[in-house]
Amino acid sequence: MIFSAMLLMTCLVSQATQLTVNITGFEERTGEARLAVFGPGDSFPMEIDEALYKGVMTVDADTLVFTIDSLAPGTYAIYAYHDRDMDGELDMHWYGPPSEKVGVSNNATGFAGPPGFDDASFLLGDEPLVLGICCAEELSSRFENPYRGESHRRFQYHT
Ligand SMILES: [Ca+2]
Repeated sequence: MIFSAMLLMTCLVSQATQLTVNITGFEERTGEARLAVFGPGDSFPMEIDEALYKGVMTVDADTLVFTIDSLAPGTYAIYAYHDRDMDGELDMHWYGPPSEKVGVSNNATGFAGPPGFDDASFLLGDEPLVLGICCAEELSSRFENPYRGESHRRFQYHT
């Protein structure tokens, strides 16, 4: 049983497919970009702690490239934002939507709430995949926060 589990883990690691994510849409080169990759069973995009992968990069270029080598083939969705004040949180307006720019895979947009996993999901197969995500103002304004009042705790980002 233990041997089988070890064999399974070895297979999972060896089957990882490289995922490259290009993040754009930064108004200025300041702060950090934070990115989280979710699987189908995770609470996308609200519960950062459930993300399978979390990354952070300094915003020092118009395009930031995250290269992820730890994901097995499968269906995923990505949520990213421009953490301008580098406090590890997605800052919110008092009336709901984020005050920092947000981007989601497929550049999906929500309606009176964040986009769902199905709208944002993509398939990572056996071949390396390159995706682009724009942290768009339009998305931010529609990214209503369903957890108003506890947004900072929900969106707190631990690295
Ligand atoms: Ca912030």
